[in-house]
Amino acid sequence: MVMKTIALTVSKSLLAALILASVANAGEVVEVSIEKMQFEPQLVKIKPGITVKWVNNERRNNHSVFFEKEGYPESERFFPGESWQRTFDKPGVYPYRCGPHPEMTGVVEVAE
Ligand SMILES: [Cu+2]
Repeated sequence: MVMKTIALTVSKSLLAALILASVANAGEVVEVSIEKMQFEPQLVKIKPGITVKWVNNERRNNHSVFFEKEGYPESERFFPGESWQRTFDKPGVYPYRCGPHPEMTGVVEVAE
């Protein structure tokens, strides 16, 4: 019981750290790393005017960023060492996925 509580506390604070690390102010660039077939962090919270830059840190896989639900055109496939970016001006919740790997998902939350 005690162990369970501790584990829960640790994972909550880890989650908080991941989210906090991704908060930024207008004009800044927030990086999302792509590694081990995941977007890291998976959730970024930003203010309007911020640019999110996805960096492919894989050894060989190429990926894309695709805001499918929004109908925003899929990015080019980008290879290890390459990146793609988008600036978010309007508040909203922007879920996305990788084009070739639909199981890779992430969310950009834009709020004042
Ligand atoms: Cu991918």
